[in-house]
Amino acid sequence: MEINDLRDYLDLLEEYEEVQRIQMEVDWNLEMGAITRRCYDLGAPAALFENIKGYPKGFRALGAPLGASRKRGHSLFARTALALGMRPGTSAREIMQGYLQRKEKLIPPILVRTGPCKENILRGEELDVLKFPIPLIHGGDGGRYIGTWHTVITKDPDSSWVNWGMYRLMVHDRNTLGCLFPMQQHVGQIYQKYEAMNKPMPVAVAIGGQPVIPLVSCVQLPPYVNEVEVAGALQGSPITLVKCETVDLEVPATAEIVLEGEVLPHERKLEGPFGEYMGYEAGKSSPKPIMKIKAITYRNDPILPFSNMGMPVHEGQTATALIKGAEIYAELRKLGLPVKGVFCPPYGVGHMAVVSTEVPFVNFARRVAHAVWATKPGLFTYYIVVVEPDVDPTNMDEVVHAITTKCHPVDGIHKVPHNPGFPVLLPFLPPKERLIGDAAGVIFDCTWPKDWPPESIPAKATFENLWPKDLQEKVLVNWESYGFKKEPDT
Ligand SMILES: Cc1cc2nc3c(=O)[nH]c(=O)nc-3n(C[C@H](O)[C@H](O)[C@H](O)COP(=O)(O)O)c2cc1C
Ligand SMILES: [Mn+2]
Repeated sequence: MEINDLRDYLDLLEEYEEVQRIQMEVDWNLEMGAITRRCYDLGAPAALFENIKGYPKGFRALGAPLGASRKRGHSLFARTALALGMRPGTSAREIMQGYLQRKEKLIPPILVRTGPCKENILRGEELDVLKFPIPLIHGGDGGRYIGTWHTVITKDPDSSWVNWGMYRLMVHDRNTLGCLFPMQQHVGQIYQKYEAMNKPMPVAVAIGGQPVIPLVSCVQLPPYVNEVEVAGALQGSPITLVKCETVDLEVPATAEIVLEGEVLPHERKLEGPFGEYMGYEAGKSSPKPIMKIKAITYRNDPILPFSNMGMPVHEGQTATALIKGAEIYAELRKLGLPVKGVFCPPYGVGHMAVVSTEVPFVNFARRVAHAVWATKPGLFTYYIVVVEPDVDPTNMDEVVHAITTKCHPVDGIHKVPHNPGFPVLLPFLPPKERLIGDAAGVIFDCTWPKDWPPESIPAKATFENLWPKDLQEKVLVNWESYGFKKEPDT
């Protein structure tokens, strides 16, 4: 089935029981947020709110669009798999492989004259983002967040690079939003250039559209990559774009809601706090850039998708961490490193990368870890666990076993002070360092030291290693004859 917009994706979710329609009246004020949080906690379906207090019928919101699934037969990442047109049972490893395969052939977008996102156009006095049922998500949030599963589109003033990224957007008033645009991120780097010229930065925010769009917006692709071409590659067909009304930018034709405007240079307003991806109501409110809205366009009966960051497992892990692992893997392979797999475990909130690699020479784990930190997708990883190819990095049981048996508690752990980190939000940093993202890194070397004599390295006591091949085969062949079931009960 071709997925041309968020609505097609919802049909697909419905087919696989990965969305719950909620017709009972719910409140945008914390209730939708609380329901969505329970969805992540239980692995329940995404929540489609169809009847929102104070809003006309047809104005809907979708919580946990790529939330974790615990449905029998589905993988934890079922909704990410479905967004990519894969089976809901697709494992993390298969999704990562499929993602990288499709990405090999980028597909540029096509420009069309008009599209559903132009069904309604607001300007001037009519501008009011609160026309949409924007949730106050967590208790303690500094405001209602319209941008939590969306795309911020900006253009590099020095090249043809158009960056698509997901950066939270808080409502200040009907036509003003607060933006978290760290300098470490592409949008922050582009905004710095506009500020240096003392010019406003044109910006378009697209909400809704094909599910690959938010997916490519929240994964850390290298600079000068036009994320729209990656979205096309993932979808297997070009993304259709339409021109904005008031800025020289293009947006997905099937977006549910589009906000056009500019981010003013050198102006700041208090933004935050917000329940965040690492599982905490992180940071205090702090002065941040503002976006002035010049036009709003939207589809009839618009659907506002939103993510509810907080404790795992939410979109920050099902989408970001999963694809981040694939991206790090691809970058390490480009360097010619003999890496076999990379995974960012969901409860590591993207802060941990497990890398399995062959070990050609002494201190190789350090080389691998520093290579991870040098990549764009590895920028906000702090815990690098290096294991050998016999360990499946997507299997946390095997990873913990490798740490506790092969990583020397003192000599196998290498601390790296002052690594760059995400500003404002990092819970483990003291207040001063937290504000600027002066972080640190640590390497857990779970590989056998190359200089040890081979006889000092114990054989792993597994079925495959310690019994003769012919006996292994006999046991496998006779398994059901012994009276066992083929697969253990789950
Ligand atoms: C729901 C959600 C919200 C996010 N909010 C922010 C944010 O406010 N600021 C930010 O810098 N990154 C945020 N991120 C992470 C970025 O989207 C991600 O690092 C992405 O790679 C940024 O795009 P870029 O690489 O083109 O800069 C968020 C991710 C998700 C999944
Ligand atoms: Mn980018």
